[in-house]
Amino acid sequence: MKRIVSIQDLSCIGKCSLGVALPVLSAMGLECAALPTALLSAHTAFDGFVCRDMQEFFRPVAAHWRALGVRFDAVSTGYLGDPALVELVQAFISDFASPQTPVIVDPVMADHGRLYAGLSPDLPEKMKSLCRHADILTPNITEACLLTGLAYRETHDEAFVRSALEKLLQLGAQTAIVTGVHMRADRIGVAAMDDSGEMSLYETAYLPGVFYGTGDLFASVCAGALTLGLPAKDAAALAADYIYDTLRVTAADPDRRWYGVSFEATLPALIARLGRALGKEEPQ
Ligand code: PXL
Repeated sequence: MKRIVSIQDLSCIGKCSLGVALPVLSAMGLECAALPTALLSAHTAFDGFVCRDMQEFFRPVAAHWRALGVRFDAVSTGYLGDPALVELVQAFISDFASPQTPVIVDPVMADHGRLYAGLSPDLPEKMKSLCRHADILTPNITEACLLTGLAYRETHDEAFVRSALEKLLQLGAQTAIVTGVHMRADRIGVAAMDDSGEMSLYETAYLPGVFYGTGDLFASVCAGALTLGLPAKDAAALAADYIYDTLRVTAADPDRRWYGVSFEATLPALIARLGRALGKEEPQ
């Protein structure tokens, strides 16, 4: 069984970050090690959340894992919370990832044109240096703008998306996948580019609303699929379909939570789709 490490916060309530990476990656058939960057009572959209930075914990954990000889088949990073963590994560990648190990960087910082509550305005600049280590970089549109200097827009055209992808690759990422691309009123999509310079776009129907945690879900599915050997474009399409299924079920859920989506309900469909993408027989 392949082993991936997920480096991001644990929001104790909120269905985001490690709270979705662990169940999703486990369901995909991967062993998922967790390295929490921060511990929050609830994610930062909740009023009055309390947060404990876990930086002091980071080095001793890495040292213990090194002493144990633990190896990872992939490294995935998300919400870091503090610019100082970027350097720790870079050192971790240098220690634990060989040139063949996929490194998936989700530069979690912002959405809908704004940084998440409590984050330092220095974080985007610092995050750029982490992008250099990324085999796959998965910003949403807001994060892509913060990383590239493009002005934030709610709707997009091909030239804008192409320019964002090219600038993200200039930061040193091997493949960039931008989520939340909104080129047509009734569609939402993900756009990807690698060093071939070719842009691909995968769209699903647009469901209006604010849905927390979907970027983390997208990145988790992408990371899992890449670790299992799917090409980046197929991993992005698998993740986009899962998000669409999940939003449809969430929107129809009378018991839905405002702070997160009903991702648990759609895991079986994700696993069936993953099996097909990997060319595996479905269980009878
Ligand atoms: O879903 C992104 C995310 C991750 N971690 C924390 C957050 C958010 C978004 O609000 O607050 C702590």
